[in-house]
Amino acid sequence: MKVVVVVGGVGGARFLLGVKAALGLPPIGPGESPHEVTALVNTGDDVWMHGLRISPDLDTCMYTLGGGIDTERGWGHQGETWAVKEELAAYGAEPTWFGLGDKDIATHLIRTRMLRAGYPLSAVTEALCDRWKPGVRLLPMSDDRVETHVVIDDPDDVGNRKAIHFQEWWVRYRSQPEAHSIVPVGVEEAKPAPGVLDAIAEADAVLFAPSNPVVSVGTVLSVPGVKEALRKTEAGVVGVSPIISGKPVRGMADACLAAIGVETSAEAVGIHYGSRQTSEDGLLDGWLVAEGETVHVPGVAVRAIPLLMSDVDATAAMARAALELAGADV
Ligand code: GDP
Ligand code: FO1
Ligand code: CA
Repeated sequence: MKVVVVVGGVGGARFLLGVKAALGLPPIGPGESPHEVTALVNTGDDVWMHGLRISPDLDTCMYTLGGGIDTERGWGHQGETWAVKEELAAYGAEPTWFGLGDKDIATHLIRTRMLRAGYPLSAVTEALCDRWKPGVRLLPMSDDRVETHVVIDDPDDVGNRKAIHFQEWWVRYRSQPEAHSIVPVGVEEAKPAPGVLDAIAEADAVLFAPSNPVVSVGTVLSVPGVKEALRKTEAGVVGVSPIISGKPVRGMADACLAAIGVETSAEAVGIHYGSRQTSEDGLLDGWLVAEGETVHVPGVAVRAIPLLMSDVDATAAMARAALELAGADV
């Protein structure tokens, strides 16, 4: 069976562990299986820092599935050291609010060197995955540069607005300044990375991980051609809600949803993705929400089950339910 999963960082990576387990694959590392998982990964969080190209969601997926993630933090290496960060700070080198770990920097050095040599991000990712062996195909949504920016009130110029990089809004300001809009800069000209549209067309099931609906799943969906491919595929398309009891389980998805005028509820996010059957631009056949919630999304089969990814078994049960709802039981 071919399963495609649209993912961001931490929520996406943890969900992929469950998808692998549901398909009989070892959650961490490679394994023999008749099944194939392709992750379409958000790259709108990507950023240049200190001359290095950082791809947080790709790296979070790669390290998590390859067994190298810091599980507490959810991003970066386990057993990380911070000598370079301290040295940069001693020079007063900005930005000081974004921490690159010593081990993590090796990944960014290789990525940057390969990009500078002309390799596309998809080829760079494949090369990095030769080491980490995540056991799924990690495809960046696009090889083209797309960087999410957030429009806020300019604190230094009252009455005016300015756009800052998503990382600055998320990490430096913890999403505190109200986001007037969230824009994936460059996406109109971006092409899906090689393999993205084919993976959707050939899938037996397409799942939206419980990733941020705006800056993770939403950014992948904004790449020209992706929505059309999702509407056309013969596979069932099923989403998993990242919102439980009207709150994100982790992170500041509520601040992102507010920026696009969507309420922070499983129902509102399901309606935002929309029905593939009954609406012109909807994408879902099924929507998984948390046990105990009564949710109605017109034209979409809604199922309520436990949705906390507390361990791999619990996450595998979510993935099995999603596959079943997509008509592709294992
Ligand atoms: P990021 O790129 O690191 O921010 O991660 P993602 O976009 O992939 O996922 C972030 C989303 O995962 C957040 O909005 C959380 O609400 C959601 N999330 C995290 N843990 C869980 C969980 O256990 N269950 C569910 N349903 N959602 C979760
Ligand atoms: N998140 C933080 O909160 N602080 C950091 O200093 C930080 C550094 C960092 C470096 C590499 C990387 O891959 C991720 C990093 N993250 C950091 C996480 C990440 O920026 C965000 O949580 C996301 O992009 C949102 O998905
Ligand atoms: Ca992200």
